Parts: sequence; structure tokens; C-alpha cells
Amino acid sequence: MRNVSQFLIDSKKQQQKLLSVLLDPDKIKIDHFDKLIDQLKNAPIHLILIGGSNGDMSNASSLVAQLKRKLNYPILLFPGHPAHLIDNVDAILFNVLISGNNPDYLINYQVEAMPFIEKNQLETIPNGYMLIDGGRETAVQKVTKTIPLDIENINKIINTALVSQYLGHKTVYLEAGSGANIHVPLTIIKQVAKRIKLPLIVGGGIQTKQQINSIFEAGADVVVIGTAFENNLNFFND
Ligand code: 1GP
Repeated sequence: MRNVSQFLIDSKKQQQKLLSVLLDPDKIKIDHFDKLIDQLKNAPIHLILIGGSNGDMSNASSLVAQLKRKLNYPILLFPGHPAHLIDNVDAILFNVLISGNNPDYLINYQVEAMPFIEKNQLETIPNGYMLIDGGRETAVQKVTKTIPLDIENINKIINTALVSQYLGHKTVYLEAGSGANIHVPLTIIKQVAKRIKLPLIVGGGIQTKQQINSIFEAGADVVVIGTAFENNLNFFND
């Protein structure tokens, strides 16, 4: 059994930056699985996240099974709701939406998820999930009915990330939202990275390899790419 959380911690220690693709099973047709897997085989990625905030996850288990058969990357579930839970992933990013005031995303859904997690003995990675304003209303904002953190209020962003660390979360995730107009600004990534010791995940609105590199340089440990890869399966190889 892999320990994904240890993998994230060790990678950070060794300054090995991790690139992840986010696959939304809702958007991938079963007959496209083979092509997708072929592209991923040659991509410079280290991790695969599975999830989507709108959530038809009926394809998810078979997608994961295929990915596991053909690829060797750790597969991390990135659920937006307890109904998204599946049991054949390597671990679950156990999200707590600490940037917002919706009790469902702070505690109720975690409680609801517990019987499934206990029954399946899945590795959970407590994740301080922070929605940062990305210049437009994204799906995650609509679905969670929370207000993203203002990019001008850097102190609040840093303090929120610190709370996550002090609560014992194992990762912090700065999320601009899928398809955001602007990714999380580099200055914010730099300042948060300087203050927290946890692996820092950054995603949302990242469209180019240049942006990926700058985000790594700013201090992100994991960068997540969703839409850019969805729109162009050659994204990593172009
Ligand atoms: C992962 O929500 C993101 O954090 C994915 O965002 O679809 O904009 O890459 P994109």
C-alpha cells in the first residue's frame, strides 16, 4: 500500500516538485479512456487527482481501475461531496473548506463521509482547502456557496493557511477554482509558502507551462492542472 501523504512530505523535503493532472470523470467518456491514458503515460506528471465539483462520479471507479492497470502514479480522490467517494484510489484528499463559512464543507460532509472511510480503511489526507478569488465565479464557489478570499487581504490568507497547519492538516491547497481567469497570484503563493511547513498545493486557472514553472518557483510543492489538459490532451507534450 502506498502512503501518499508520506510521498508528499518526502517530495517536499527533497525539493522534488510534483505536477498533477486533475481528471473529472464527468467530462471523460469511457471510450476515450485509452487515448487519455496514452497521453498520461508520456506526461511529466507525478500524481493524478480525480474529482469535479459538479459531480456525476459514476465513471470514476472504472476510470481509476483503468489508470491503475496501465500507469503507476499515485491516485488521489479529490471529492467535493460524500457521494463522490470511491474505494479504489490510493488516498483521499480529505478537504475542509477553511476559507468559507459553510458548515457542510467545514464539518457536516466530513461526518457523513466517515462510515465509508472507516469501512474501507482508506488513507485520508486532511487538507486545508482555500478558495482564493480567481476573477470570476467558478463552479466550486457556486456549489459551496462560499465567498473566496480576497487577493488584496494577504494577512487573512496567510492566517487561514496557518490555522490549517495548527489544526494538524497535512496539506494546504490554494484554489482559484477550475477555469479561473487568473491563477493564485505568485506573491500570495510566495508568502504562504514562506510561512507554512506543509506541502502546498496550488490549482485553478493555470494554463501554460511557463505559469507552472513560476508557480513552482514561487514555492508551490504540487501544481494541479485540469482544464488546460482537458482541452488539449497534448498539453504536456506540446
Ligand atoms: C484544481 O480546480 C483546479 O485545483 C483545476 O483548475 O481546471 O482551471 O486547471 P483548472
